[in-house]
Amino acid sequence: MSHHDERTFVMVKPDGVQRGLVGEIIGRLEERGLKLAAAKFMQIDQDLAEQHYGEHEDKPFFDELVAFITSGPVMAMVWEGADATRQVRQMMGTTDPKEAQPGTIRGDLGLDLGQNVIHGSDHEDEGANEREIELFFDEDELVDYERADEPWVYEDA
Ligand code: D4T
Repeated sequence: MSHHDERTFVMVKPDGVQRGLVGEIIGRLEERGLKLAAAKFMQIDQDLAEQHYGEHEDKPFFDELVAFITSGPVMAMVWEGADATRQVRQMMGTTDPKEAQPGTIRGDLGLDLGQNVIHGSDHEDEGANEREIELFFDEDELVDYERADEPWVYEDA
C-alpha cells in the first residue's frame, strides 16, 4: 500500500438518500481526488446498527440513533486516498450541522443533529476505519484499481 491508499468508511445516511443527496456527496468526494473502492446500497438491520453504533450504547440518544439509521436505505462506501479518514471528516464538517462550516457537507446540506446526512470513520479513534469497513464489506468486495488522474492528484504518483 502506498501512502495514497488509506481507506475510510463513509455512509450516506437515510436522510441523505431520501433527500436525493447521494450523487452530490459522491461527487464531492470524487472531485477531491479520493478514489471509490467499494459501494453498497443497502438497508441496515437492527443488529448491524447496534454493532456500528456500539460506542454510543450507553448514551441517551442511542435508541433514536439506531431507529434513524435503520429507517431507510443507506449508501455504504469505502473511499481511498492520502490521509483519507481525516480529510473526509473535514469535508463532512462537525457532527451538528447547525455548527458546521459552510463549504462542508453538513454545513451546506443539513440543519439537524439527529439527521446529519453523512457518516465517516473517526480519525481520532485508531483503527475505526478498518473496523467499520470490515463490518460492512467482505475483503473481496473492495476493488483495487488506479484512477487515471492519480498522477495529476499526487505529485509522486
Ligand atoms: P457519525 O458517527 O454519525 O459520523 O457522527 P460523528 O462521528 O460526527 O458524531 P458522534 O459519533 O458523536 O455521533 C454519532 C451520531 O449520533 C447522533 N447524535 C449525536 C445525536 O443524535 N444526538 C447527540 O446528542 C449526539 C452527540 C449524530 C451522530
